Amino acid sequence: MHSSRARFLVALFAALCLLAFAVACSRGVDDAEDAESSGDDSAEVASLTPYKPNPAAEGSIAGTVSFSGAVPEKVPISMTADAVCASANPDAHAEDIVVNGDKLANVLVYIKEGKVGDKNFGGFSFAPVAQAATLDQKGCHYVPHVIGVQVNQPFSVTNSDPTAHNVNVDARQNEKFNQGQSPGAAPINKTFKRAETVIPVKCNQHPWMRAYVGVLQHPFFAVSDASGKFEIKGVPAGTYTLVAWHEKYPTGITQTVTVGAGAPAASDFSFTAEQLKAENIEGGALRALPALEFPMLGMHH
Ligand SMILES: [Cu+2]
Repeated sequence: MHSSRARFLVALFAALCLLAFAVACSRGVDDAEDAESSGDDSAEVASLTPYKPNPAAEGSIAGTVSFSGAVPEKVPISMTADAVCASANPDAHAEDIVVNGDKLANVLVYIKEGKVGDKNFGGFSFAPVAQAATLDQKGCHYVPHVIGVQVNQPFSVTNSDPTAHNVNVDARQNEKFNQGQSPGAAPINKTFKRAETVIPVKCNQHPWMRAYVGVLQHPFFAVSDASGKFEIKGVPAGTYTLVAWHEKYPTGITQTVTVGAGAPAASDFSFTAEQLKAENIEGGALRALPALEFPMLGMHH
């Protein structure tokens, strides 16, 4: 009995030694790989130039987002599931396409890439804006419906309603979160660590509630207002690819703009009814096929 236990212990000890050896070996390999890849990373980080704001060498980008074609009828929503919401919105409609005259609201316009002098825009790092970007829940809607936020900028979700909401932030590149927020509850404060255009936000209590959060590496973005206007300030003089994103057309429209020092550059966008109608997108089907998202939608032109 004793000797068989002893043999077992010896065997166990030998096995553990082998295991330890194997772990040490593979760790050695991992270390080598880590060293290599972190070497690459630090080279990349080291090559980023912190951007120093210089108003004398900056301009702005301003424009209007238009809509052409037949304006889709607004889809009515029933909020009877929540008496607070229903009484706040006796005549509620979907907010996915907001057109006033021929102007389109809720379009996120942002710099995708470009050149500042002879340097790549992507070679700069931009300090995060200190002021929080706030997404409020008011009258059982998200306000604003589309919001831009910079990587590492404080992001705050507030509840102004006398009813409970549930903030479901369905991120892919960032940490998801899904959190209830009762009336009068403290703001939910977060930051996003990575650029991600665009993160859908839902409320589990009220299925009609939708917001979209665009997370950018830099502060050069704006959302078109009720009259389709947007303005991006403090842009380093340079030539850029701008993207105009709409929730019904997440491929976006791409345009080049050149910004001169001290001057406003104009960049107008126009979406067609056809583009926004595209069978798209209720948050699910196309997002499940990310590899197909851009080419497929690109063909709808
Ligand atoms: Cu809600």
